[in-house]
Order: sequence, then structure tokens, then C-alpha cells
Amino acid sequence: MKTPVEIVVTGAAGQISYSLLFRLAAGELLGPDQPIVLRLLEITPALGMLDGVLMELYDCAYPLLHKIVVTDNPREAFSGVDYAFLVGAKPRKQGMLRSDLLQQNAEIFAVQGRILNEVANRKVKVLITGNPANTNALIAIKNAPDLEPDCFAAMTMLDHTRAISQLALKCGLATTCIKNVTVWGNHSCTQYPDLHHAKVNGIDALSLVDNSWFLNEFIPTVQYRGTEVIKARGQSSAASAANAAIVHMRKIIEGTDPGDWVSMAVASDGSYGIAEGLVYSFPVTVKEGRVNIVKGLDLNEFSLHRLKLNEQELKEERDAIKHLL
Ligand code: NAX
Repeated sequence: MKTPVEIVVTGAAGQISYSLLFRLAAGELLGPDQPIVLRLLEITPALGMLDGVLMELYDCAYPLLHKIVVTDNPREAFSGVDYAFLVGAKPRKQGMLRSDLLQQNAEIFAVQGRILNEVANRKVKVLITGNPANTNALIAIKNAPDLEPDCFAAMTMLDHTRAISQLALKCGLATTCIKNVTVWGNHSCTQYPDLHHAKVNGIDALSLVDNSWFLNEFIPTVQYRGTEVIKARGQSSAASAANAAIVHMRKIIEGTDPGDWVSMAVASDGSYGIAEGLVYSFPVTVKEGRVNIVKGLDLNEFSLHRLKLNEQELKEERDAIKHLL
């Protein structure tokens, strides 16, 4: 039997995890012959609810699920992990300012970054989903000085798959016909879903759709999709977020398709004038586990302005938590 791969999921009793855990256990990340250990982290008050999830995981009798560790201790959860899905975060409550949410969740990611730094596999791949995801990832990176910054990314893959899907629906084609879509910036409503380099069956996407659809429908639909899902479902995106988390990690493991790229929020190297170190969503390719920002794309004034707005917002978030960096 192959050595089991260690995967931690935080916020394991939450709604995203309720989809994510079962897909991981079914082998959707690492394939049908790779056993896994699932390490589930929750806060103490949620351990009771996590018990129910645990029962259901056992009830599936997954052949690949070698062992399950349940804990409220991050050190135990992160010990030797190869892949870390940091989903757990405090939800925004009524009357809570975005800045309060930022402070409270920032503390969580400072602690988790420090502990990953101490006990995780040196080649760990960490995906931060908990919001505000970009800035949480920045905090984790800064608190994990012994791990390479490119071990970490924040999730903008859901925005990316939303963008692909909207374009495919508009063109009446399968999502596989769409390539080179980009989501730039922050995982917030400021994000910039960009079709200037996108191709539909090899043809420039913007030559197939009219500009007013791009500006007035496509961009806001992708930006506000999360809000619309909450309005319709009464709860935030969960299954689609879990799917995006798996797609993101699979791209890290398997690499991106030739001629295509995906969107990931990674530490900026200064590309496109974005301040170095900010965790910013770029078009990236992945080869042999290394994430490379796609360089040299031509950006018009409209796009540059959108990129700057995102940079500004992320700088403000960074400044609000600078005591943790
Ligand atoms: P839930 O509120 O259902 O679950 C979150 C879980 O995290 C809870 O069970 C809670 O007890 C746990 N938790 C809180 N603090 C923790 C800590 N310190 N350690 C471990 N666990 C902790 O939220 P859910 O719908 O699952 O969403 C989770 C996070 O993903 C939220 O921050 C949400 O805003 C964010 N999202 C991010 C997306 C993205 O694309 N980056 C999209 C979906 C989602 O909105």
C-alpha cells in the first residue's frame, strides 16, 4: 500500500467542509489508489457537530480513508501535513464591520501560520479559503518564515470557475471550449474578472460577445455571485466552494493544461506593478508543483485601473492588520 498522504481541513464542521471532506475521502484530489489521512480541525464548541460528520465519513466505508484525526488543537491537526485546506473562519455577523471580521480572522491565521511553520511538511501546499482570504494568506505567509511563500495561496478559483461558466453559457458552449480567463486581485466584490485574453475555441472571447455584456453583465455577475447565492439559498456558496478548492489543489498537483492558465491569489513578485508581497490573484501556470505568474500580458487603461483598485483595497486590508505581519 502507498504511504497515506496527510490532509488537514480546518472548519471541518462547517458547510464548505461538509462537501469537501467527502470528495477528498472519495479520492477526488489524489486519485483512486492513494490512501489519505484526514485531519479535521474545529474550535471546541463545534466538536459535537463534527462528531456527526465523523459518523457519516465512517458510514461511507471509503476504501482510501486510512485514518481520521479529529481535534481542536492546531498543532495536532497540522502535524506533518502535506496539504492544508484552511477553510475555518468566523462568519460575519449582523452589525459586524468588515474591519472587525478582518481583525478576528487575522488572529486565527497568524496562529495557524506559526504552527504550520513549526510542524507541517516542508513542502506543504496551503490553500486559504476563509475570508478575507487574500489577507489571511498574507498573514499566514508572514508568520511562517521557514516555509516558502509559494507554499501558500488564497482561493480565487471559485471566481475563476464562475467566470468560465458565465462565458460558456453566453456562447452556448461547453466550459471546455473556454481558455485564458483571468480573475485579478482580491476575493471581494472589487475583483476584476477579465476576458481580454480569453479564448473561445481559440477565438478572442471579446470578438464574440458585445462589450456592454462584458461590462454590465459579465463583470458584476461574477463579482456579486456569492451575494446572489446567499439571497437564493439563504446560505453562502458551499458545494461550489469545495469544488473550487479541489480544482485549485489538483492544478497544483497535476499542473495547468498546455496553453491555458488559472487564477490563484499568490504573493506578488511585482508583476503588473502590484506591490511585492501582497497576496493578489493573477493568471498563473503550474508546472511540477511550482506556481508561475503569467507575465507580459497587455493591459489596457480599463484593466489597469481595475488592477489598481484591487491593489489599493488589499493595501488597506494589510495596513489594518500590520501588527500581525
Ligand atoms: P461555516 O460558518 O459554515 O463554517 C466555518 C467553520 O469554521 C465553523 O464550523 C467554525 O466553527 C469553524 N472555525 C471558526 N474558527 C475556527 C478556527 N480558529 N479553527 C478551526 N475552525 C474554525 O462557513 P463556510 O460556509 O464553510 O465558509 C468558510 C469560509 O470560507 C468563510 O470565511 C467564508 O467567507 C469563506 N468563503 C470563501 C470563498 C472563497 O472563494 N475564497 C467562497 C466561499 C466562502 O464564502
